[in-house]
Amino acid sequence: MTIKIHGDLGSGSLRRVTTAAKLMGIEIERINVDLFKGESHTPEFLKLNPHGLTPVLQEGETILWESSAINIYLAEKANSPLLGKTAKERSEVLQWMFWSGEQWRVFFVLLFDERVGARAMGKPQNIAVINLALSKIRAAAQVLDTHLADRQFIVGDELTLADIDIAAPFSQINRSKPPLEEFPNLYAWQQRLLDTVPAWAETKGELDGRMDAFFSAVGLTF
Ligand SMILES: N[C@@H](CCC(=O)N[C@@H](CS)C(=O)NCC(=O)O)C(=O)O
Repeated sequence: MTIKIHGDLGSGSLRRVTTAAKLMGIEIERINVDLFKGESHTPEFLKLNPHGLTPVLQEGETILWESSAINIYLAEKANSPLLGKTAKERSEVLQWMFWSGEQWRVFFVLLFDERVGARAMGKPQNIAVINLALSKIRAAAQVLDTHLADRQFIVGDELTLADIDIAAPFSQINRSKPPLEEFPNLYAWQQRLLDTVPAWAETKGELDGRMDAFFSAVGLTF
């Protein structure tokens, strides 16, 4: 049965899923949802995800949202080592994926909304929100930087879904400019992923292409 993934190429969340699918050799049909046109809030789309968020997986009767849940679904289907090679690794992969959702990516979303979204909509940036996001990002990045001091990957000795989830916020750094260069081990790790995981580099190209085209069309540079 065809696996459809609804999403916008400019989305870091979609990128997590398209990267994982490529890595696992899972064929997907990507259905475009133009987020700049609000297409995730149409009555039809809200039947797929009432939160109006992408990506969404659709396979027959199965509908699934949340990129991490989608990636776990795909990895279980493919029996992929991206979920960890042992029970211990799997628990650690899940630990980092849950942490990433609750304590990491959320603050990059706040930063993006203020530094990029607000500007695109001609609204003032909320400096208090930006400062909160920066302080949370710095605190978490410090822990990641220490964790990555003597490791190539977040868990074990190979790429896992934890790397994909934690590296995802780097997708928008050219635009929202978080202070990640202050953390050399973390920065080197994400650069290594780009250099050694072709699927990660390919999806970055797709994302940047989409974002650059949109912002140059509306005359915004970052
Ligand atoms: N926690 C969700 C985040 C989903 C999300 O925030 N998606 C954004 C794009 S990256 C979206 O669809 N935004 C549309 C909107 O807010 O209208 C996941 O991991 O999939």
